[in-house]
Order: sequence, then structure tokens, then C-alpha cells
Amino acid sequence: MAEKEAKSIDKATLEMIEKAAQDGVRVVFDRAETTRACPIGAEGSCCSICAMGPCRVMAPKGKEETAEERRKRVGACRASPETIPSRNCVRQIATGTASHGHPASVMAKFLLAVAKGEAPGYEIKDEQKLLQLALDFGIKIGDRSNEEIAVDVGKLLLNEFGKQDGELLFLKRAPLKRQELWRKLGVAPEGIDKEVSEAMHRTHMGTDQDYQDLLHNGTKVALADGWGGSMIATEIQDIVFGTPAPVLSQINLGVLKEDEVNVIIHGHEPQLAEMMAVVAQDPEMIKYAKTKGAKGINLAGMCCTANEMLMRHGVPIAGNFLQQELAIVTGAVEAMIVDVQCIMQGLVDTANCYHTKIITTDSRAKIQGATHMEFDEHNAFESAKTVLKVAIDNFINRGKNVRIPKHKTDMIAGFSHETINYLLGGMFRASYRPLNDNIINGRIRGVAGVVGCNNPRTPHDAGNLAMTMELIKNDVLVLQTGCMAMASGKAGLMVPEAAAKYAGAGLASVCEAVGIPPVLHMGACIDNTRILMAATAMVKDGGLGDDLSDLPVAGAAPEWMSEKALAIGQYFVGSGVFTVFGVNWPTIGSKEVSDYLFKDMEKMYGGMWAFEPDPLKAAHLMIEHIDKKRKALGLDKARERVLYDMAMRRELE
Ligand code: XCC
Repeated sequence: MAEKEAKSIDKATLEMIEKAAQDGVRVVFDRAETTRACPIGAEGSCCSICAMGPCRVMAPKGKEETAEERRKRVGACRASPETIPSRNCVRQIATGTASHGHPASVMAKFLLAVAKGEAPGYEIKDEQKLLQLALDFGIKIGDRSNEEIAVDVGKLLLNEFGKQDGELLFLKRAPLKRQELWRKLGVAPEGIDKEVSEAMHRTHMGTDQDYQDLLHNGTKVALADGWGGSMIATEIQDIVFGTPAPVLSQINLGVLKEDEVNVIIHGHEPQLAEMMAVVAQDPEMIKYAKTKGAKGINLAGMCCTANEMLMRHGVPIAGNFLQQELAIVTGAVEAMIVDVQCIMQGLVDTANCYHTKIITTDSRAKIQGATHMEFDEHNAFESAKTVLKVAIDNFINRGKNVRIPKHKTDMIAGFSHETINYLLGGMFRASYRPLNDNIINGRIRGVAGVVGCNNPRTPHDAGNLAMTMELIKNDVLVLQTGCMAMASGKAGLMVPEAAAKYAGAGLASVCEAVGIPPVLHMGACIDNTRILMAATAMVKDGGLGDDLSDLPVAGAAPEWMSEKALAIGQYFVGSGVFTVFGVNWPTIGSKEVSDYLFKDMEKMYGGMWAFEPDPLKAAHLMIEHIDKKRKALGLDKARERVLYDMAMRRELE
């Protein structure tokens, strides 16, 4: 039992790990035991960039290295133990940037298709956001239709990917001081695809061989993600699907239903998911499901698609990254519909043990053994219907070996930075002023973005939750996205009542006054840009310095696994935010490289990395950083006072 508990802290997950074992099904938790992480690769000391290698350059453990040993510890080309992990790390950042950027370019084309009437069934939902972008970009509004304006906006955004010079348009959204710093340091990205391509070239054998220069370029490519690809995707999705507003739903495997057709949408691109949400409610489809003996159609999400559907439609979430196979183990899932990223190949093996159909829908992501049914956004309604029919037809094949865990929790999602603005200041005086004021008076100590994945090398959800609880207990307001947000949702931290239960007195008093949870769900991983925008709004509102690096804020990904997380972390660091990762650190094999990232970067960017696998210690590193920033702003006294001043608390009640 103890060993099983070590795999997860989530009861539904543990129950399904047990069922998988009973059913003789191997899932990610089992594979992580038999396929151990390679210790050389894990510390970044393996170079497989050319066929002279792979070359391994690990430092000797537990003894001093002699000068002679150090001299010989290099690749065949003489690549140094600093160049190798830096090069690997920059490649990972570039992949992460591409993984947000390529879907974002598809999204820009999608906006054009919607605007030109070539994607029936979709429309422009957030006119205000479209017009604001047009204004920002100097696009004529006049008496032109939304569609005409959207064509110009779409073209301009699509151009951001292939651009070879100039500067990314959204850099201008950052505080002025930050923009100037990026220009001075030469890391202001020019084009999203250009930066990815340049990073791949620089990391080719025999090109950039100065680890500092490599990592400097890593920042530039990461900024092309945060202030480029990801931001573009978020903005377009809001325009076409609507900007999220708070919505109540439920999370965990208990959202699956015994008597309905269960369909899980898993992946990252919301175009199909949006249409599935419509089609699943179509009376004709529900009637069809009834002819197969089901009471209805139950749609649920997994990973980032889940976040998208939750915050815009209130569609429940079945689980986060490490629960994808376990959803199938319930025996109650008729189809899992997947697109791109974070889809484990193990899904097919697991599905073969039950009746579930794995349906791939994206031309860029096929899986051997799965059924491929390409989604056509130009004929979205029919496409979605065809896929859904396959799921409904499969209901009659559901076997007797069904066990759905009872566990599910209420959660509120949909805190876009615009919504936070309204909630804090009210519709007619929307502003971040109340947040800044409460930071200044010390009721809120600071703000943390705690984001990222699950990783089977560390107990599922445990680090995510321990860190979040520690932060809110210490009056730090926590903003979350991705699979991390789901860990908090499952634990009941995303309802307003959680403030009184788990948050420190100062934070709880503000949450109670505004009616928000102490942990705010801000969306999918691309929506980390909403956190950048919230932080920028705090700077612009005044009183907390004049750059992002002045703010009492910090970032973390305690259970990260994806290269996208590294890109996100690097764009936070490059934007001036102290960022701490858990599990493993890709350059830990080199003290020089790690020192550069953990210490020297602060001198350049005002933000730096830290690696701390203990989530409580990591939370305290973040709190220390927040306190350091408070002190620099002269706010340390305010916080000392607020702890004792009951009159100040009563003021709010
Ligand atoms: Fe990580 Fe992004 Fe994937 Fe979940 S889904 S495992 S990247 S948190 Ni986005």
C-alpha cells in the first residue's frame, strides 16, 4: 500500500492503478519503474547531436576531479561539459517554443478562415478583444465589419511566424523598461519560426560553442513563445471562442457516467473540442445515443484541451496528464479523441485491453494502432458528428469490467486576466488597483504562477499540491494553468470556500471580500501568457515598481516533464521572474552552466532559475524572493504591521 501511495496522492488515481494491476494492464506508473531515467541524460551530460557520439561527459561523483581528468572530459569534437548541457537545453526550449508556435500559426489561419466564412459553425465571439487588437496594431476600424477587421488582424498575426526582421508585435505589451532591456541585451525576438530555426542551427555540431551565448539565445527563442506564439494563440482563441469568465464545473475520474456514452477529448487544440461541445448537445445525437441503450452523451476533457473546454463551456475534466490511461482503465470510456502533444503512445495498448477507441484527429499526430479520422475545420460540424458516432456505436461493446471511481470535486475556472480585472475593480472601474493595494498593505504577500505537468518520477500531484498549499498559507495568491491547475482543482482549492480553510488570514480576507478562490485557474499552458499580462497590468497600475522584475512575484513548475515547460520557464526568467522547477534539472551535470542560470541570469534579466525538488523548500525559496522584492519596494514594514492589525481586517468585512 505504501508503495502505491507513493505513486499518487489522488484517491481516484490510486484506485485505478490498483484496477489496472488486477486487469493485468501496464500503465505509465509501471513503465516508469521498469524504464528508469538515464542518469547521464538526466543531468544533461550526454551529447547525441552528431554521429561521432553519443559522447558522455559526466563529472566524477563523490571525488575531486583532477586537472587531467577534467581535460579529458569532453566530446569527440572537444565539446565541453558546459556546451553540451546548454546545447541540449536550448534545443528543448526551441521544441517547446515550436510546440506552442506551430499550433498558434494554425490558429491564425483558422481566424482567417472564420473571418472569410470558410469555417462554418464558428464565429467571432469576443468583438471587444478583436477591436482592441486592431487598435493596438493600427488597423482601420471605421464602419468595417468584424470579419473584415479580423482578416487584417489574422494576416498580421500570421506574419509574426515567418518574419525575418523587426520585432514581435506583442513585445510592446511589456512594461517599457523590460522592452528596453530586451533590446539592449539583443534578445528581442524578430520572428517566431525564425528564432526556432536559429536555435536549431546554433546548436548544430560545431556552431555556437559558448554556453553563455547559447543560453542567451535560449532566452530569445523562449521570449518568442511567451510574447509571441503562446500569446497569439490565447488572443485568437479568445476572439473566436470567447474570453473565459468564471464557470463552475467538476473534476476527476468520477465525472465519467455509468449509463452514458463517455467521450474524452485529450490534447491541446480547441477547434475540434469546441465543436464536440456543440455536437454532444445536439438532440439528434442524443437520440442516436439512446437507440444504443445509453441515457445520454457525457463529454469530458483531459490535459490542456480539458482546460479550454472547462473554462469556456464548463465541460468537466476527467483528469490530468498521468490519468489519461487510467480513464480507459475504468472500462467506461467509449472513445478518447486526441490531437497533439502529451498523448501517451501507451493509450493504444491500454485501450486494447478494454473496448475504448483511440481516435487521432490531427494530420501531424498519428499513432500506430489508433483509428485516424482527420478533423476538417471547414466542415467542422459534420466532422465532429462522424467522430462522435463512432463513440456512440461503441457503447454496446462496453464490457462488465467497469469501475468508475466516485471521486470528483467542484472547481471554478476561467479567470482570464480581463476577468480578474473586472472582479477586482468592478465592471465600470475595472482595474488591478485593489490587488496592488492589498499587496502594498501586506494582506497579500505576493503572487505566484505555479504551473506545469505531472511526472511519474515524482508522486503524482503531491509536489504541486504541497507547494500550492504552502504558498496560500503564507498569503501568496496563486495563479495556475495546465495539469497543475487540475491538481488544485481535485484537492478543492479552486472554490471560494478554500480561502477560509487553507489560506493565511490576509489572503483569505481579500478572497472573501472579492469572492474568489485563493488559487485561480487561468487556463491551458499557452495561457501562461495571461499570467504575463496580469503581471504587466500590476506594473502598469503603479506602486509596485516599473518593471516585471520589481514585482513581488515568483513562478514554479514542481512536476514538470514537457519541453514546453522549459520554454515557459525561460520566458518567465527572461521577463524578470524568479522561477523554480522540481523533479530534475537538465543542466545539473554542469556547475558552471547551472550557476549561470541560477545566479548570473538575475544580473541580466532580474529573473533567474532555481532547482529544488522538495516542494516545501521550493515554496519557501519563492516566498523569500517575494519578501526580497517587498523589501526593495519598501513594503516589508507594511506586512509586519498587517499581521497584528485586526482593525485593518475588519475594514474589509
Ligand atoms: Fe504539461 Fe502543460 Fe502536457 Fe499537462 S498538458 S502535461 S505540457 S501541463 Ni498542456
